[in-house]
Amino acid sequence: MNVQADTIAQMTSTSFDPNRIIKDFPILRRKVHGKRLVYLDNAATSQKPQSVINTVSRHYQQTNANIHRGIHTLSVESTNAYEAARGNVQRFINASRPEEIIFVRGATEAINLVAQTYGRSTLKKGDEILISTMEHHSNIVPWQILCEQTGAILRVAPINDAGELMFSEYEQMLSQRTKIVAITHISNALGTINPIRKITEAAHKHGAIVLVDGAQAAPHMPIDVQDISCDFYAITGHKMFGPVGIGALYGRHEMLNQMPPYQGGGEMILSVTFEKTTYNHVPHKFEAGTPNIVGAIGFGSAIDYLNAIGMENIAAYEQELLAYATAALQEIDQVQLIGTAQDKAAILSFTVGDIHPHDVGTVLDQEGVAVRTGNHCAQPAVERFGHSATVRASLALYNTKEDIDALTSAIRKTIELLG
Ligand code: 7TS
Repeated sequence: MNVQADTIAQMTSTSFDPNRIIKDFPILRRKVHGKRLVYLDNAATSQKPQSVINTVSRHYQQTNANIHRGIHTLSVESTNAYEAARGNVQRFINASRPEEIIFVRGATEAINLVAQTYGRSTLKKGDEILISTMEHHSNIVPWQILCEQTGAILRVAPINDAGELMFSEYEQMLSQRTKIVAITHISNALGTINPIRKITEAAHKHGAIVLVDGAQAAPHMPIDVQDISCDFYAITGHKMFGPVGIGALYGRHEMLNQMPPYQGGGEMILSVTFEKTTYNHVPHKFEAGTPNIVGAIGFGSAIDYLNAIGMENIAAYEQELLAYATAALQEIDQVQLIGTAQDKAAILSFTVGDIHPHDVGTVLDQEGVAVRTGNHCAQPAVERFGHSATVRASLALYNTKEDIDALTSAIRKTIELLG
């Protein structure tokens, strides 16, 4: 019955065996258009291992109750499981204490929370927020809204033809006016891994605080927020093999303590009268209302799953797959890779001759190969390369070289049909 023990028992050791991993994901056994499903849309969302599915379903079957408010057994058990999940997230990203983890809906809500609490309470007209060309819309639009509300100015650090941040240009844009630097750890459209520690250090020298959008990094590499030294770090559970609708915001404790609340409601208060309400301590101050209890517990289980494999092992395996996939795609003349950073995660954005990416995606789907096509919610990044859309294959720990072979043969078929 012990889910954690189940998960860990499923994994033999830290040695990486993709064929064993595949067996943990029931959805990978299904067929699409009569073909084996080759799921290469992991940057959009990841699939869920049986252990996470079991955790969620067992919680509803055996433990379900609201948290932090009941003295009855189910409520106490639910509360303990929810808070244990917070501890899992804390250790996974090496935050120094569990109170630094706020459960939110996902990376989008994490970034909006920082913009609307820290940002709205501290920024003034003429202050600057610095982002980069490669940001997901979730790390652009909340800052634009904040600029409208405060009169702050949004500035954008450029990227080069490989899709890398132009570091000296970034540094030159920093000044005493820069109050917030908000930057992605890994680009979802280009795969670029940013030198986030260096970026943070430079921002701090100018007195700016740093939010790192870790949505694409946390499922694929070890994360250490204390080593990065950032002020905020946003992650999203559904890309980390956990349930949809749950994510976490890491915030340095003293920052969170100073920030005003995000939403008002139950749980985020210590006392309410019509004259004066006092707010709860962090993290509860930021978790108004009944949270996604089972989502958080499932998220904790996904972290157990990742820990049992080891993030170093996952990162090393995915680099091997990336090298294989890059070479295989480069063998096809019509394929043009968009995003060729030196330091790159296993995300391959590309075009195929003049064939519209949506048409490529449609033929690939007929072959059982799931990719995303479009601007990947990073329109400025894709347009920087003169395109309005690309095809994107984004890999994860359960993908194999056979999956890459299925992708390349489906691309060749597309060229035969439409090229
Ligand atoms: N930041 C980055 C870098 C992302 O890639 C995404 C989602 C988000 C933030 C938002 O995460 P959410 O869980 O709050 O939605 N990226 C993608 C993608 O690449 N395809 O679909 C969603």
